[in-house]
Amino acid sequence: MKGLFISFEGTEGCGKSTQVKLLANQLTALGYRVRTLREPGGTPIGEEIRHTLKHSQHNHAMTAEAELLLMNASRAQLVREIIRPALAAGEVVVCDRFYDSTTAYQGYGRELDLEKVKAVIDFAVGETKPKLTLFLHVPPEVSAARLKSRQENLPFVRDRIEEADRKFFERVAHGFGVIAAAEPQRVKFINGAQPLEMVCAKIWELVHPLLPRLGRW
Ligand code: T5A
Repeated sequence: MKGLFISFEGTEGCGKSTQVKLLANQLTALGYRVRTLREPGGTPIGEEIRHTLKHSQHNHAMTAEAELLLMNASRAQLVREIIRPALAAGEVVVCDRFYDSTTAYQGYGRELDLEKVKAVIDFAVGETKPKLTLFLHVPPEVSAARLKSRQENLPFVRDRIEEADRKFFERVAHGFGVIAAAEPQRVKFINGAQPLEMVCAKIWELVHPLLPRLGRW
């Protein structure tokens, strides 16, 4: 693979989407070809699955097992339809969440068997794994405050996953901590509660050394 695959991870409101855009702008300005994606979603099929997972009127009864498989159905499509071709063409792929979210949310959060979760992820992604994962960590009170402020400023859209209780999100946060500690080479811990510019500078410090190998287009 000629390209570079970077994923962003963290709990709700940690600032991933904001930083994905900032990083993509920086890379594009330097002449890199950049593909920004989000999970679940990122393809027409994936976006339909995303709607079912998050916003559909009929999703109240969704089981944890169905949630795990739908997340990975979306991912299997994204990997084959977009990510592999983009990497083969030498693009920088920047994905807002990838399989660590499944480990954290469905594994730790929903308390599904971690070995089974890993087997499903492996089937969905094969060898396609991020070179660098930027884990933006924010304390729960920062996450809650950012989500509240967004809810006050945007029209309300029901989100099934955000309806989970506090304990669920504590388990998810713990899960991300375990993932980051287990793979320090790939997963880099960043304090997402810092001002935007400081988070952005730290991300650039980590991304920049991986870029020269790609060359320019
Ligand atoms: N999910 C996903 C699973 O359960 N399993 C999986 O396998 C996968 C892939 C996705 C949901 O799906 C779950 C996890 C999620 O529940 P989503 O709508 O894509 O849902 O939501 P999230 O990924 O959680 O993203 P959010 O939009 O909630 O948060 P972000 O992207 O982390 O945060 P962002 O950038 O939108 O910022 C939130 C607010 O904070 C401000 C921003 O301006 C914005 O208002 N902000 C800052 N303010 C101050 N200082 C900073 N440094 C700031 N950075 C951002």
